[in-house]
Amino acid sequence: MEQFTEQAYDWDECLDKIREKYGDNYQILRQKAIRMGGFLGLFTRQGIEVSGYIPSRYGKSGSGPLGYQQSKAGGMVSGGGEGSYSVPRRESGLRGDPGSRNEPLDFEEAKRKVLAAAGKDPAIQQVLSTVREIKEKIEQIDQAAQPAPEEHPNLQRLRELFDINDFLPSYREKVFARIKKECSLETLEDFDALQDAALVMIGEDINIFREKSPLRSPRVMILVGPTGVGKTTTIAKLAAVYGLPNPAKTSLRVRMITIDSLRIGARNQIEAYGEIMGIPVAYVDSQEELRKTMALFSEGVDLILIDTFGKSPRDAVKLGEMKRILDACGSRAELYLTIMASTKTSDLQDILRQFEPFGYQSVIITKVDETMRMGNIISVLAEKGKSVSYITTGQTVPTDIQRADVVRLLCCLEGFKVKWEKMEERFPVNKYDEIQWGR
Ligand SMILES: Nc1nc2c(ncn2[C@@H]2O[C@H](COP(=O)(O)OP(=O)(O)OP(=O)(O)O)[C@@H](O)[C@H]2O)c(=O)[nH]1
Ligand SMILES: [Mg+2]
Repeated sequence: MEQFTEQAYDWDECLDKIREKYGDNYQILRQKAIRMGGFLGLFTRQGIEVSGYIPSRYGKSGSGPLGYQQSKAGGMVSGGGEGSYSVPRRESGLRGDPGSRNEPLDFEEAKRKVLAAAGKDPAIQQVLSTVREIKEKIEQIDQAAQPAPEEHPNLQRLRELFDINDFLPSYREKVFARIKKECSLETLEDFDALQDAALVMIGEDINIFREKSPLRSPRVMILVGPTGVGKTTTIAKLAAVYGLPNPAKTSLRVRMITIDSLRIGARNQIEAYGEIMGIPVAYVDSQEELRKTMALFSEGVDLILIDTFGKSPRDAVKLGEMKRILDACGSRAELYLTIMASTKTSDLQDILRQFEPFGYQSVIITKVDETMRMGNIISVLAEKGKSVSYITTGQTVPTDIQRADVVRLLCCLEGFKVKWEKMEERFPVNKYDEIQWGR
């Protein structure tokens, strides 16, 4: 006894197929409604699946007394049906195309028809173009996530180092494309040389902030950024670095202003720093007050450091309010966005976007002592073309702050062996820029 299962868009078509294959002596056991055809899971249509058997005494073309003749109207089914399919008449077949009932069920054919129809329908074209975009994105993600199988083992090792350091995949692939284009086979074979080449490429992407010279007095530096990143501590460090007597440099006349006067704790914090250093502190909480204080400090002062209240980048209203207050400083004021070294990528992108309206000149990276994974910050800043001005490396005022320099940032990368001398030769530090604190 031979069993069969056939599928078609409608009952008649299914029976035709069965007859064509097995002759007229078939027994139908069950039928069910199914979804058929389609392309990438879209445009499927309802169809029917019919199962049955051919009694063993009948061949394909045989015909006998027990042959079960199906009605053209399609109501006769032997055995219990699984689905609740109501058998359609040929004239009202599911395909809606009576002329096509004898065509074999062919996926390519169905796909061709759907696509031909899609060509005429703008809505379907739109869906298809979205499907295409999704498919391309999935392919791109797959490519970024998986190293090419033929990749050199040293490149795979280097890729792991990039990943340990949280470099963005898009940034990593940019550097890898450069390596593949610019490095010789000799460099590829020598992991140390390959690592040096990668570090130079990363270093070239780190943009170090340079002040516009000559600076006009008073210079105004404003620190903005999310809560708790270390703005006030950094303001105190900067005040000490530039304002306290220093044998290596002429010290500047520094003033501190805080737009954080509503929080008692914040006020006490900066007041304490001011007292210890003998540097005057002013508190303001409106644009008018800030304007007056700035006017007061405009004579006989070299550097005004402005501390702001930390706000979540999601608090757009408060950020807008702060921007309005800061407008009192005028366009000459330098705005620094303070971010924590360990900020995760998605937060970092949010912060940069939310603080963009402030038009910050540069970024200060704080708490560099707390993480060895700064690849994401380096990648994001490189992609956005933002510079770094200072890094802070601990809680101690005033010693734990340095001018940002490329080699120092490269040394923060985990697992990379940085050859100081070689890298310093490639990325020399401007001695004038160095903070001479403590010498
Ligand atoms: N490990 C480490 N801790 C730091 C550093 N800078 C600041 N901190 C600490 O971070 C905490 C918050 O510092 P604040 O200066 O008060 O931060 P803030 O951005 O002014 O905070 P809000 O005014 O509340 O937004 C304090 O405990 C600081 O001692 C740093 O470079 N490394
Ligand atoms: Mg603060």
